[in-house]
Amino acid sequence: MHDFSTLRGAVLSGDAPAAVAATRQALDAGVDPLELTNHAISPAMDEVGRLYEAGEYFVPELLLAARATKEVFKVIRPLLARQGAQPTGRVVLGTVQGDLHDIGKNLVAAMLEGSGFEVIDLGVSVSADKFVSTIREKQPDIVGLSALLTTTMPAMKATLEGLRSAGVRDRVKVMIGGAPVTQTYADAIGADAYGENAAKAVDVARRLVGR
Ligand code: B1M
Repeated sequence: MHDFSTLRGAVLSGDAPAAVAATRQALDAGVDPLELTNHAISPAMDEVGRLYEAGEYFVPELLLAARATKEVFKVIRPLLARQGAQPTGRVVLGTVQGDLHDIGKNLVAAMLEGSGFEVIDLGVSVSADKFVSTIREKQPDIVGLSALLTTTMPAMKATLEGLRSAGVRDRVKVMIGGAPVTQTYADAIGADAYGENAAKAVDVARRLVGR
């Protein structure tokens, strides 16, 4: 098997140019992009998550590792698509209406992608209607809602109500997260799950799709 230690090390240290260079080298050597994802990127992001949970990595390290992963995925995504590789699951993600914070959401998106999920990122200040139309069009397994303001947390509840009244709530699992959000709030509004941070969000998403 190809030696992925350089690529794993580059992701772990958040060195995007080195990660892309190691990716291109592996692909040039004939490595399958799916093998590269499974044996280098996913384990490296698992390790990043573990280090974050252990308090050895902080948000800057997470962001750098996530950015390195994102750059690697720009290279391999078209190749994976051409192979018809099945993603772990499909997630539609967005920051709820009225809220413009996206750093945490972007981190969650990158960590999910690094773990093999297909992520459709709707950006910031996303209306319930936009979530509904995207669910109908893209048929995701999971809808992820992010909020950073106490004043926009009610938009999470409103989004869930929008999904219910449009008749699409039962088609998806809903995960919520963001600094002011709690498991208690998730339970109160009827979300399926709460992700405390980007690493936990990946674990939760895997559980939601039964992987
Ligand atoms: Co804003 N802001 N901000 N801000 N801002 C906060 C959130 C605030 C706590 C600062 C403060 O007062 N101490 C405060 C909220 C207070 C409250 O509601 N209780 C606040 C405020 C008040 C505001 C404005 C109202 C300020 C104003 O204009 N008067 C305004 C609102 C604009 C709007 O949204 N409508 C505003 C604006 C901004 C900027 C645009 C300047 C900028 C955002 C830039 C951007 O995101 N592109 C900004 C920033 C950067 C912050 C702080 C400093 C940092 C947030 C951040 O990115 N953290 C923040 C203070 C702070 O947190 N120290 C603050 C890093 C990020 C990695 O963490 O987002 O928590 P976080 O994401 C984590 C987890 O929460 C979780 O995983 C991530 C990674 O571990 N997570 C999920 C997040 N989403 C998830 C989804 C999941 C699962 C997990 O599943 C789907």
